[in-house]
Amino acid sequence: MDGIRNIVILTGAGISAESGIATFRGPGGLWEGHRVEDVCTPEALAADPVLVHRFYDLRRAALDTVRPNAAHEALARLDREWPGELLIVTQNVDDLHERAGARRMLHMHGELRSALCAACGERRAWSADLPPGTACDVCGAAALRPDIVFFGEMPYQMERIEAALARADLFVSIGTSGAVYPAAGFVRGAQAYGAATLELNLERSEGSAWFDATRLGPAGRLVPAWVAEVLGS
Ligand code: BJW
Repeated sequence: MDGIRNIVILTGAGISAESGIATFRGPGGLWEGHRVEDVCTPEALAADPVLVHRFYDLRRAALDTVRPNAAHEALARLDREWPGELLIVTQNVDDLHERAGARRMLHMHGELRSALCAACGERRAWSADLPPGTACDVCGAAALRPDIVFFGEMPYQMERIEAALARADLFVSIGTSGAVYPAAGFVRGAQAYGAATLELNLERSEGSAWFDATRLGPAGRLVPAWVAEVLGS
C-alpha cells in the first residue's frame, strides 16, 4: 500500500448481512415489497407515527440478537492498527461497527439506539421502545422520534465526511448498492481529490463502473483479506 496514508471507508447494509440483518434492496429486502424511498420519509412518519415508531422499536430490539461478523472485526482491527488517518462512514443504523471496537467512525444515516427531538434537534442515546409523543428532556416537547435520516433529510456530519474525502489517498466502499445519495457520490468526490478507489461487494453495484477496482464476494471473506493486505500481514 505504498503512498497510502489516509483512508476513508464507506459501509452499507451488505457488511451486516452476514450478521443476520436484512439489506434494503433485492429479494427478501427489509421493506418487503415496498420501495424504501417510498416509505422511509418524513411524510410516512407524519401519516402513521405508531407504525413507523413500532417498526424501529422492533429493529432496535433485534440488535440484541445479532453480533458483529468478521468484516466488522477486521475494520476494527484496521482502526486500531492503521497509523494514518482513517474514517469509517457507515450508512447503517445498527451498532455493529462500534460493538466490534471501531472508534474512528460515524453514522451518516442515524442510529437505532438514538432518539431525536423533532422540536429542538437534541439527540440522545435510547435503547428502549420509543412511543410517539415521548417528551424530550431538554425542551419538554412531546416530539422524540427515531434518529433515522429519512429521504429528503440531510445526512449527519457531511462537512467532516467531505473533509476526510478531500484528504483521502484511498476510498473503499463495502456492501452498498450505490443507490442512495449523497453516499453514492463519495466515490467520484474522492476521485476528484485524487484518491484511489476500491469496491468490495457481493455483486456489481450501481456504482461499480466508477471504481478503479471491484472485488466480488461476501464481506466476511473479502474485508479480512483486504485488511490483512493493507496492514502487511
Ligand atoms: C453484500 C452482502 C455481503 C449483500 N457481503 N456485500 C436524484 C439524484 C440524486 C439524489 C437524489 C435524487 N432524488 C432524490 C435524491 C436524494 C435521496 C436519494 O438518494 N434518493 C435515491 C432514491 C435516488 N437522498 C436523500 O434524500 C438523502 N438526503 C439528501 O440527499 O439530503 C440532501 C443533500 C443535499 C446535498 C448534500 C447532502 C445531502 C437521505 C438519504 C437517507 C437514506 N436513509 C436510509 C434509511 C434508513 C432507515 C432504516 O434503516 O430503516 O438509509 S434508505 C436506506 O438506503 C438506508 C441505507 O443506509 C441506504 C443505502 O442502502 P445500502 O446500505 O446501500 O443497502 P442496499 O440494500 O441498497 O444494498 C446492499 C448491498 O450489499 C448490495 O449491493 C448487495 O449486493 C450487497 N451485499 N450481502 C457484501 N454478504
